[in-house]
Amino acid sequence: MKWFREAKFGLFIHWGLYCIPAGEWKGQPIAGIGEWIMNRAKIPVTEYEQLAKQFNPVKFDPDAWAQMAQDAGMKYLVITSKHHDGFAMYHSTVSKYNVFDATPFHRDVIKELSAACARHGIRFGVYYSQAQDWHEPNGAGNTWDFGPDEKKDYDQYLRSKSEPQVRELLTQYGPICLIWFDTPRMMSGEQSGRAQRFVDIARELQPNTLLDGRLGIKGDYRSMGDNAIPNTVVNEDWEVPATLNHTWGFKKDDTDWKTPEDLTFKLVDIVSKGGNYLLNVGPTSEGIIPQASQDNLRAVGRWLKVNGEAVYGAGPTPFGEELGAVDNSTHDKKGNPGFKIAKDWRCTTKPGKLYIHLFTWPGASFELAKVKGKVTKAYFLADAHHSSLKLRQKDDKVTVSLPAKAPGETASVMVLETK
Ligand code: H79
Repeated sequence: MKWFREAKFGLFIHWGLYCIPAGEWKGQPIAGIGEWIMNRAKIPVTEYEQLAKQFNPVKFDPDAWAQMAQDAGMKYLVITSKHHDGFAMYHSTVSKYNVFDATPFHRDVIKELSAACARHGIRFGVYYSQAQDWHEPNGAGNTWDFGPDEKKDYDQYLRSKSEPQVRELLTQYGPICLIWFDTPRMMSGEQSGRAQRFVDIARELQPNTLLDGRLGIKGDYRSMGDNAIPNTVVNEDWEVPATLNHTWGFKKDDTDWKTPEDLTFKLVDIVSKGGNYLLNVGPTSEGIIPQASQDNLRAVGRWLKVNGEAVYGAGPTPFGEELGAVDNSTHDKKGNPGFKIAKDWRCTTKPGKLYIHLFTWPGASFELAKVKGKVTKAYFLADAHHSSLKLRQKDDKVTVSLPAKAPGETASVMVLETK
């Protein structure tokens, strides 16, 4: 877990045949997330698998992708080796329905990208849809071709495709930092023996590979829901997978991009609550990561170049009131009271240091209550000289005098050294 706790920020990549229709089937826009198009449009296997013959992303440049992750300040990368559509993005001997055997591209994406990541010092992990496989008669999820899941020989699918493909991924691509399982249908609770088989395979082949929280039984860390950032500190290892727009797999009409400022806030917000941020891109059928995704991620990377000390390996806030408050006048979908998130500042920590990330410039001074110990020095990370700011402390209350203008463009980080 050591590297995971240090890393904090990773790149998720959803790439598969769904990037070709890109959200449109037979001239009709299909609502929802792009990689679900086969399910949402109830496309028969015999039609969907024809997409493989068109898959030829000649602009795919694995080193450029790894370089972009590095520019963004990301420390690990997780790519879909097989999503729910069942199509493997690597040269599998278990099923010919894969990018090497079934496409004119005839290249092993997982092999090339894992090698590029190794060259760039980025840890490499794979997403693998262990339960849903819409291509297989006995896989979960495809009811439009194969009928209800309850009538399937699910273990036949697990034993003949899912488990052996996970074995391939763990033996042919060097160190796999983690496996990102998803949607554990029919493999949790009383059926968790099935999930346990994947644990056994992983521990046998690569005992250092982390397992996410969506296998069906407890993994090595907790996975939050898609785009679901918790409201408060969560005192265990956790990660939130998230999108830059709305879809995961490329969709041509989804251009509703989160801004660099919002992404930076979310990263800091997550770290201040103890988690990791796994942020997704959906490359096109040419093999290009959309320019807006690249631009916005690189902007976060520029902020991290200055302020990364307050993110990598940093722990959660010792305060909590800055995160917001329960709001009984609103309710969520489940009827629970809402939460009004506050966004003025966040705090991350390292031994002897409090990092105060100022998203709203507080004016002439910043006041902090409930500080443990004595603050001995205050300065901004954006100030290369680390010039001391004027500082007063009365009991647990600290007041720092601030310059008229923030030293950074987004979220200036103030360090409070404490004893
Ligand atoms: O890989 C990404 C998603 O495809 C996957 N998890 C992230 C990381 C995921 N699998 N299932 N879900 C997310 C939940 C799916 C919900 C929905 Fe739908 C899919 C809502 C709209 C499309 C299924 C089909 C439920 C309603 C219609």
